[in-house]
Amino acid sequence: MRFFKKILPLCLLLISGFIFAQAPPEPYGALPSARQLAWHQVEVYGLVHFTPTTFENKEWGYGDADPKIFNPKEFDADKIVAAMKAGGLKGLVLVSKHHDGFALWPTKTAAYNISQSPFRDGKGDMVKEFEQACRKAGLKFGVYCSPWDRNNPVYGSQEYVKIYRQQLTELYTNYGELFMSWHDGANGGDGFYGGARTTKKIDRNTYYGWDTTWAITRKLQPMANLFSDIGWDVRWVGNESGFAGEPSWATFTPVPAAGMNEAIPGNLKHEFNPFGTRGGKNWVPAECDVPLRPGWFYHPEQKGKTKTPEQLFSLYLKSVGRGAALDLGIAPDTRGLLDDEDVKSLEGFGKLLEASFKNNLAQAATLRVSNKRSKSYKGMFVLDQMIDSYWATEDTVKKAEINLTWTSDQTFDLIKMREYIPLGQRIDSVEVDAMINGTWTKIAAATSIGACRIIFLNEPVKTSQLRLRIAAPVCITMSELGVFKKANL
Ligand code: FUL
Repeated sequence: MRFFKKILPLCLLLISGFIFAQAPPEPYGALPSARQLAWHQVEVYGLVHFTPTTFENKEWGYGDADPKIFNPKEFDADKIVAAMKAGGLKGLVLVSKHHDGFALWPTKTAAYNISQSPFRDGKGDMVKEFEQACRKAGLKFGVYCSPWDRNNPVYGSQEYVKIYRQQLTELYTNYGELFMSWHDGANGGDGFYGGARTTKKIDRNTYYGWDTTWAITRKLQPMANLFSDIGWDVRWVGNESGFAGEPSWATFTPVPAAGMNEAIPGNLKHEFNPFGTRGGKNWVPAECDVPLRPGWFYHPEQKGKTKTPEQLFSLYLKSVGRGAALDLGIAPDTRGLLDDEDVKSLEGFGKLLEASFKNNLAQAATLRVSNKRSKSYKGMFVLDQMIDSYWATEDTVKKAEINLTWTSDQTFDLIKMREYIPLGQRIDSVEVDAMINGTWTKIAAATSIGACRIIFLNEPVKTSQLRLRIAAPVCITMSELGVFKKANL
């Protein structure tokens, strides 16, 4: 009896200690949803603009273009998607209707659509062709349907809001699972409006009734991330130049605009914050959109101005490398194909990415961590290339180190880290030291890590020892660590 009295509590203590050590850390702060976690893995995708506006050589169609001009004789969605895939893009958002109001699918909601054009003898559905090309090539597919419609005669009335919701319903019903529903912020102004050629002003906060409209998205496409400049799943970074702030927190505290429902998470004011909010109320990561050519639509006079692979790589570091996504504008020409220089640049970018991130030097190092929660959360998990396994410290350990030691000197200039974000954005800061001439020398520092952080050193560093000093307000998680040398192709 006495034996049990003494031993039992000890056993219970040991067992509970074991269970406790195996338990994952408590989540911290705002957390990503399942749809946002899936979106974080896409990282680089494209935004395709191709409507009668291409044939008019404009950026914003007025809404009066004759549908007969939309006649891309060599259109080939497979070729466009193949070029995007070669560029490392993992998704495509199709502008299914831009501000000119022309629908690329045979919508039942408005006459101004692809069935009025000579494309495929009026029997075409370009949304379907892009969707199928994406499914075949393994790219995710999403849609952009402009709320502003410069063709529709009833734009500005409640009748139009119903039409817009029906258009979304068609897009959400007939094209499989969508990873994004993209809603641009340009709204109201002058347009054709069925021949009225007038200016219509709407209150962009209240007119579209976004709470009701996006409830349709949630119901019909639960995995579609809502992008808009008023937030929800993914927020606009605040520029169309393709870079996020430094730091760039995925958490954000929205400031609801007048007339918007404060109870809805993510209802943001039209106020742009490229930095996010440390410890913010919601998980609303940023998307950085930027066209590959100067314009969103193709313009022959912009020949020679396509961004180079090096420029794209630099934008990648400032978007994906800051925990955001890179959304690259892709503009087919009037043939319905990409210009050769766009194809070449995408291919070069894809190769540069591949070559730069192919050889993770950390994998050849001996890795030591200053603390681990248990065997289930050991340091080696940052090197296994599995996003679901991660290193974690004990609950009370909020400062920790990772040491990499090589048997010979290594040269690198890229350091890549990922937190285990299903448990929140935990890390406050990382300081990076290299052993140089026998002394630990600080070579870089960063604050926000989140889904991905890539530090690009001004100069390559040569060393056989690297140390990361990490600090957080709670215990630390990390699911990936990479050390690379940028390729020069
Ligand atoms: C903006 C639009 O006004 C541009 O035409 C383009 O579609 C860009 C991606 O979004 O809001």
